[in-house]
Amino acid sequence: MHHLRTCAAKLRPLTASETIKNVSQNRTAKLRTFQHIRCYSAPVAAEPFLSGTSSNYVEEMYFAWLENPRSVHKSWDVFFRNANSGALPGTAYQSPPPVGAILPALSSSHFQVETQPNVEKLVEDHLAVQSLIRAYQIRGHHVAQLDPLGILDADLDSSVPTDIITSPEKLGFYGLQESDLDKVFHLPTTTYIGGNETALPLREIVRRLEMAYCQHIGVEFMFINDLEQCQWIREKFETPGIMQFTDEEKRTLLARLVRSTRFEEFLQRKWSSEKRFGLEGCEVLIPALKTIIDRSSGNGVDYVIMGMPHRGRLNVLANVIRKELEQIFCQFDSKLEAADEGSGDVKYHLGMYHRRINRVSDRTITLSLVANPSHLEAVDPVVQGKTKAEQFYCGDTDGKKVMSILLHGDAAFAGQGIVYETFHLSDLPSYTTHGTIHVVVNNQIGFTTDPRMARSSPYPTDVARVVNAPIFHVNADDPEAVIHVCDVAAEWRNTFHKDVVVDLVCYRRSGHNEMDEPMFTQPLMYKQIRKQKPVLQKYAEYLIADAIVTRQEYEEEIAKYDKICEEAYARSKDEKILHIKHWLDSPWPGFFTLDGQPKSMSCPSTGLNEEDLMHIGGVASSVPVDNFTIHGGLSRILKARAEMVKSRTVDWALAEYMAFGSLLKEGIHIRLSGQDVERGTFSHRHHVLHDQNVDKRTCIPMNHLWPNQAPYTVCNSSLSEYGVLGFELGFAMASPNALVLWEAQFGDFHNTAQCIIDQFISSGQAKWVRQNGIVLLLPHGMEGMGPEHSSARPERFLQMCNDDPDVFPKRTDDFAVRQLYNCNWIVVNCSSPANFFHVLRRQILLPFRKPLIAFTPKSLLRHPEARSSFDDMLPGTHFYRVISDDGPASKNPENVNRLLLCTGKVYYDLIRERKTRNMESNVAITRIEQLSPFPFDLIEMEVQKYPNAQIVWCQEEHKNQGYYDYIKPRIRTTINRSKPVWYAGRDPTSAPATGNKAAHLMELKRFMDTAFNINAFDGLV
Ligand SMILES: Cc1ncc(C[n+]2csc(CCOP(=O)(O)OP(=O)(O)O)c2C)c(N)n1
Ligand SMILES: [Mg+2]
Repeated sequence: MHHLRTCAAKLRPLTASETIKNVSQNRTAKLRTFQHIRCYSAPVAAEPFLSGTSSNYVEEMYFAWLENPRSVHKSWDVFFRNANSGALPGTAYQSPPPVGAILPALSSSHFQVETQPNVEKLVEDHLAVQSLIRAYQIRGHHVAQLDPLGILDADLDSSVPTDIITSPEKLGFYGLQESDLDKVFHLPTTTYIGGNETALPLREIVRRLEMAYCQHIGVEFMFINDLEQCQWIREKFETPGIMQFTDEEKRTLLARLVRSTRFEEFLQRKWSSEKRFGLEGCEVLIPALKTIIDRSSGNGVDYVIMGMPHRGRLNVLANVIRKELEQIFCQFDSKLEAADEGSGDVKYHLGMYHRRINRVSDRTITLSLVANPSHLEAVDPVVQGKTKAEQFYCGDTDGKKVMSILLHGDAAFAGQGIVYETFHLSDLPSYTTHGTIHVVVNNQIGFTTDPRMARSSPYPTDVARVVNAPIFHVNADDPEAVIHVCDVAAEWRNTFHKDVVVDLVCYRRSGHNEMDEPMFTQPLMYKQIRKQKPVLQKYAEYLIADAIVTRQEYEEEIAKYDKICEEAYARSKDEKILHIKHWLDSPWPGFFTLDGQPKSMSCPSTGLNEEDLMHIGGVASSVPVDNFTIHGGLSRILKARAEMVKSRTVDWALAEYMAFGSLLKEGIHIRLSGQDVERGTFSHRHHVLHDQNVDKRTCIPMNHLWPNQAPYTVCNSSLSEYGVLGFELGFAMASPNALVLWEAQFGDFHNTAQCIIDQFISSGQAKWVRQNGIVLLLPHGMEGMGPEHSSARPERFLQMCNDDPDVFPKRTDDFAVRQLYNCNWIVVNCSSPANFFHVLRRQILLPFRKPLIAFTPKSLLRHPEARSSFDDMLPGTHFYRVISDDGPASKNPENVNRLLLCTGKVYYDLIRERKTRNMESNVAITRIEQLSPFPFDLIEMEVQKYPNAQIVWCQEEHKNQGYYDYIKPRIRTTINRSKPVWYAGRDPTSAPATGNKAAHLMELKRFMDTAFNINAFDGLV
């Protein structure tokens, strides 16, 4: 623990005017007032030749000389040296030597140009004072009094920087001494502590620096590389008297603290044994957020999207978003019945959306709190993505109307890597939200863990330094300091459109939750906390003492809010049903019926007319702008595309083009994001063309398709799966009328985004009734590339599907669509470009939204057989959930003794092998294109069609991976367990694939042998 080391007490406050009587120049002028120098040097101003008009010039000259005596004319050099060495008025000036005089004459003794010790000292002392000022700007925050408890160091370091003046002796570090304290020094342009004064006594300089940097606010900003931004911050914290509030503002602050504090107390009184992750110890969060919102609203923001963890969430819902209190209170009633489908979520995870008038700015503002899982910080990129989308859809290209606020806990902010990944999106053109305000509830503990055991960085906020975000640490028991900091943060965002962090250094009055005993692990801290007067009480006493409110007014304010709570509590008793849909964070107006149902339970044909196919194909194989030189290799690719179009066929890339291009025509915005998606990892896509002669000149033909088309966004992302997938999920949340796709570089890399997949994509709708149509493109396939880059882990996605393996769904006319409606996500592995085209279009043409997990090919991208005809994409065509065999086997089905079921690219290995083995009439091969929801109805028909066939599931993946565990019970259910379902494929193993090419080929051969050996399963049961 460190006690305040300030020497302010010893350094009696002294204003400059006490020592400098004639200081009146306005500091805004860059020029310094030369007269000040008189006070501690020769009386140069008394020189007879100096007039009022020449003094500015002289002043300039003097400062230039101070920095470098050689930079001024020799005559001025001599003059200043003489003046500073105490020459009498009128004697400092020496006329310059005649032009052409030989230089050595200049150094003759009568010019007194030899080194003058006192001049050097003056220069040194000025430099020392500059360094001292800079030291406070850089390191002042290390000694700021940030911990309300007064027992911890917010930076985990009790030492005091050597260059911060905590006692007069420390002046020695700068070569200064106590006697220099009353000397007046000119202030550099890099400080604002002078206010209107341009020079101050050292004593006052130190005092003002302490006021600015070492009180209840610790400003960390000197790592910012931009001088203008640094100056801006200095001005906001150094200017004397900058932190002033009107009585009205103080009363508003008190009223907000009353609400924040009494809300928690009310919950505690009514539900003392319920977890609520209360805000006690950081009640100031509510006025802090409201200040940010008020100020931003005043600056033109009309939509704020927030993400936050558990701590204080109910309070934020009640007092910031203004969710009706009865809706919150009724959540504590265990008998409340759920009215929506899905499993729901606990009250401190639910989202919210609310539009109202901001009373301070008198403007309408929409506030949305994004629902989140327990996984701390996982919501960060989701909030950013949603914010980006909202900005995009309202044409807010600079983030002036829509902004995000992210709240964090101290342990999570420091510990979770997603924080860093999200920060790295903040300045990327296709991902920036033009500045996020981060607020850290830094209660100096994470569950039971002391910060010293939880982070290696001095502050929990250090991660923000990577993006040059200023960080304002503030003692949360000083509400006015908090409000000032929040005001500055909002202004910063409005001015620079960059991220900023407010670190509310506070404490946690209870345990991790209200049921937890904190004394087990933090006994001394909690002894102090028990003694700690609540901030409301402290602030109220301060305002009462200052006669800004009366005790009676204060008590009335409390009684007024308590009454509001009591009345809402009474009303909450009438709530019998919980509608999770009342807690939606992103309504989609007009997309559903008024009861939130899809407008139909059917999907139109996903086909497209021939002209459109031709037109899109034409653009896809051309360069739609003039004088644009593309790479020769690309010319060949485009030529090949043109040939394909001519022959009415598509490969994978062209099928994707057709799907995107057609949806753009229909006004559907498309956003494809991921690592290297613009070209495509496998160099097949080429959605962005690069001029080979002009740097950074690009062309996106997809945006040249139609007049009035929707925009196409294709963006290479940062190398982050967790961050970028979260972002795209958030983007897809904002509107149902967009196709948002995230492509993994290789499918297996999705597992670094597992949290987004598990917590949001697979289960989001069940928890928060929010549908989402995001598409995951996961390159997948065993191609001898080793254990990495091979498997997108289909088994993981299939294991999380919610369709029951043991129940054949009810047969209805709308079976296929209803199945989609009931599922948590759709999993496909298409084997043909046309089917991929259809499934992408179906995403949008369905009357509801579900995430789509698509395993996509690598080698098939160029496989000559993996082509589709336009005929398979014309009006009336649609996505095939199952593709039946249409070869010789299907003509005489009773002769078929083996039905191979498979999915994806292995189909092409199987048909080749069947042909080689000449088994085309007795082995049928059926492709399951939609794995989930499982096409029970179609598989039933397939199996019935081949009554004499053994059923064999074929996959190239290892047996404990891939699809087998998912497929087998479902086929068994389909056929009423009348036959075995055999397996042909690789043996179980731990790694997804071998790293040895020969072993890979050997495994493939064995797999094929099993698949086509009609006796392979003889004798097995
Ligand atoms: C990713 C993740 N890991 C672990 C947890 C369990 N957990 C819940 S709260 C908490 C402590 C969080 O501390 P901090 O971020 O400082 O927030 P505080 O509770 O102090 O407000 C932990 C470890 C979690 N929710 N999420
Ligand atoms: Mg904490």
